Amino acid sequence: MAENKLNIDELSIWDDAKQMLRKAERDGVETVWNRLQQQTPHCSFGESGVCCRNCTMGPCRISKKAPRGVCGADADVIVARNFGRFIAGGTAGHSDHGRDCVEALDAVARGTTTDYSIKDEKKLLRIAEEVGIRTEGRELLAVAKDLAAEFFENFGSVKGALSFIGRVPAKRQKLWADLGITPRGVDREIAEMMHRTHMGCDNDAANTMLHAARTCLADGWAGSMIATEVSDILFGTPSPRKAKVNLGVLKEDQVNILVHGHNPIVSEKIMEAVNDPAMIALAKEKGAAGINLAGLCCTGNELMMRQGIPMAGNHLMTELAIVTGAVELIVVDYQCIMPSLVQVGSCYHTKMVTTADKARFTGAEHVKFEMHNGTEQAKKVVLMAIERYALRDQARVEIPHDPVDIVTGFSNEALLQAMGGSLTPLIEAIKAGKVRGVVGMVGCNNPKYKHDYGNVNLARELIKKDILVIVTGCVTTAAGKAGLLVPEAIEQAGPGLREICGALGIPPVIHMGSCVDNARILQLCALLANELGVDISDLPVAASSPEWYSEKAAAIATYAVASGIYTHLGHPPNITGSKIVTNLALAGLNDLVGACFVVEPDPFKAADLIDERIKNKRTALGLTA
Ligand code: XCC
Ligand code: SF4
Repeated sequence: MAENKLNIDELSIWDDAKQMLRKAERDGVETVWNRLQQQTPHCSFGESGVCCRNCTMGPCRISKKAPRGVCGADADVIVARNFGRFIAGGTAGHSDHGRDCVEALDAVARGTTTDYSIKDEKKLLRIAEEVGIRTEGRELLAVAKDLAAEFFENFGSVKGALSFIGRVPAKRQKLWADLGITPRGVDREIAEMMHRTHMGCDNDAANTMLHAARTCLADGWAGSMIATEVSDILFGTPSPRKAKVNLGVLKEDQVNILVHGHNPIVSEKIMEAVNDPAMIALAKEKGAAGINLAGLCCTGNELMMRQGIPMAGNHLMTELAIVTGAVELIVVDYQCIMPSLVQVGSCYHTKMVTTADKARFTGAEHVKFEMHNGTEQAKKVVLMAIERYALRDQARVEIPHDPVDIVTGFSNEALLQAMGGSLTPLIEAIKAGKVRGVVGMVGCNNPKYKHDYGNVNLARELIKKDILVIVTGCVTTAAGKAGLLVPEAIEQAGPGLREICGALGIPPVIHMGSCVDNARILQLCALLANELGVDISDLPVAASSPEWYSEKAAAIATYAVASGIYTHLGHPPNITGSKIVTNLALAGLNDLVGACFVVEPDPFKAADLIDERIKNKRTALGLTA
């Protein structure tokens, strides 16, 4: 590696990360931070969104000297088209995950798999009733089959309306209809976005951005929402439980397996195989004390929420987990899995296993998971891990110590239960100003920013201001490591939040799941709005993604704003090359959908901006600021 040495202390706020970065340096392992250095400075055309590669008359890049591409598209059009395709990618990711869940539900209903089953029968019936499927006196599996069929229709546009449109407050539904952005079907909006952004179609930046909003709404209120609800039906609705977090969850004397990716359809099966007594006996035969399963990123969140499996780390910890030298095998499904994991693994004895045909990695072993063979394939994977244990070089093992305790498992169902069955205590607390507002903190890490600095500091600042924080995705691990996901963290909260969370026995920062589970936060906002008889944009709520990186995060942020939720980002998407698009995002959207984006890299300033918004919304509702 020819590049400059990294200044490790500046890269992450965590000791476990820094310890592993030093080890990576000693072991000659290249990480995401080394590669970022090689890629810096980034191309400024790409960064500001004014590079177009949509046809072979180009590629074109817009500058003062050349204000239009070969076809005549200007910076505004190009930026809007690029952003449109960006969020279409994110919507496709969440929603294809959702479709995979529906396929599992359908396979269970048709009896073509015995590897999966209905774990939450009550939820199946409740959701079926909600979307208009008759349940009385019917076989469970017949209802499941109808529900799967109903959900499949959300992907095309057979019905022209989403199953969960009824969850959206009436005022918001009207606003979307008036703007022409009511989503019709997930695949349809994505396909239309690809169509619109072909050369010679939608050449009006604002119009393209409206369709971007519609596409993302299909993600939030259909693709992601279906993924969440069906996962609960198949694997159980999460309820509060304890878990542990950071690299210290890896075990020196056990076979360590990491699950990484997003869909519980694979990771749940791996967990079952890990708990199989025959597998544990075999591991012991090979000299290990047992088999230890830990999660990374969102599939880690899914398993932690439902099963209490420990969380090894978030996005920027995925390479570093392997650098411990203690991981026998990492098994992945899709999304957010750095291709570099194959190379990092090959520096140790770590085997990488892929499971989905749509996410194969050169150099990894492919064990294809299908609906009918999950159990069998999971056992194969766990066997491979056990066999790798003998190859581990204990002299190269270094596991950071002391994992941190957390409480996880706050589905909306669980939150309601914690409040005695209704939202009233939360609403009363909001009215009384004890809980001044609610902020959903979501999303990723990005090596351009000090790892988890924004995530942790913003969460801390918000709870000090009596703002309840809900976390999902990779922010979860950050908040957990900072000790914010336990009831004792109320000591760090403002007096009102301390009183309310103390009385309910819940932490001031609540873990609500993975990135698709942001749909739970949407639903919670809708419930609050409906209860108060207002629109979502009237609520003292906000969203934030301080360290986001992915197309999916941009889709989430966009559906949040289009749903009426003011949304903070630590850095802008690649749109700054267009005044029209940037002004729309930072202000114009307020007039259209009652919410907009705000960009602020400093978490302390961001907390003040969010606080200001919450104050305004409280005052408008006639509450004390
Ligand atoms: Fe990926 Fe979902 Fe971001 Fe983490 S938070 S880096 S998208 S794993 Ni959703
Ligand atoms: Fe250039 Fe227009 Fe082709 Fe884009 S679509 S590459 S701006 S000619």
